[in-house]
Amino acid sequence: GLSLDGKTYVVMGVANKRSIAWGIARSLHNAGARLIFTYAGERLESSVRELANSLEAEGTLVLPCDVTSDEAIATCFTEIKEAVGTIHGIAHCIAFAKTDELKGEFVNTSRDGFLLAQNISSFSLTAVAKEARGLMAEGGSIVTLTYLGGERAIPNYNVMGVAKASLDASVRYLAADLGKDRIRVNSISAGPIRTLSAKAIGEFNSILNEIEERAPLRRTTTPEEVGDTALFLFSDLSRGITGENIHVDSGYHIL
Ligand code: 0WD
Repeated sequence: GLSLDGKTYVVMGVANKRSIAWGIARSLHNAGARLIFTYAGERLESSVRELANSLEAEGTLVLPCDVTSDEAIATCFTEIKEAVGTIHGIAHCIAFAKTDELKGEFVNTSRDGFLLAQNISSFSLTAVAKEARGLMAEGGSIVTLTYLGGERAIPNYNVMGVAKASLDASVRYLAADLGKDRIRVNSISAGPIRTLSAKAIGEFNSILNEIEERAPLRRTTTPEEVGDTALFLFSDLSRGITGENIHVDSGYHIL
């Protein structure tokens, strides 16, 4: 069923209360899961701790994990292993690109901007899966967040779209490797949601308007909707699904 009582999930990428990761955390918490939050830098520690505390749940952990560092990831998962032993899944909700490369023409992307976006937004999933594999002794579920801009050329999404295409391929290769360990790997392609990261994307408001006018459900996506689909992907109800991408976008992707 949908109860995650007795299960532990690592939620990576809460920046503030608007973060999609926070929507996922609330869905998991409401289903009875124990949560471990990771944050990128000291700048975010206090806001993540404050949000984690607001759940008033026992055993919640908050740990640093800058995914650009193999050492930081290894340390983070060693600490998680020492604290809880076994985990049952990971929500990877992390992405980054230079703001000036999220507008204008993709063809102007710089080499270091390209590699930075790939490093944080795509390779990090593989680096995390490698360290987390040994902690998912009872099997597990890894969920990452992607966007339609990885499947189609969407104005302004540019370098991040190419990073999402690489992330989507990583989901398939990781699913192929980790299935024998009973670890499933899937993505949710979320419709545009107004978050801190989304602010960086050029003309984001016009993208939201387009969804409200044209998407089959005629409304924008909420973090709660993404959270509940993540809950499904973490639960036993989705046990036959791996290497899959589920669009939670009011149906916009069919147009
Ligand atoms: O419209 C949207 N908001 C959509 C977002 C539509 C479809 C997909 N997504 C994806 C994003 O691409 C991302 O993968 O959802 C994921 C979560 O993004 P979000 O909830 O929109 O954005 P935000 O609340 O800003 O969280 C992203 C976080 C970072 O926040 P900051 O503001 O510090 O960039 O990613 C984390 C960080 O917490 N992050 C890192 N974590 C570890 N190590 C790193 C890093 N080096 N860099 C960024």
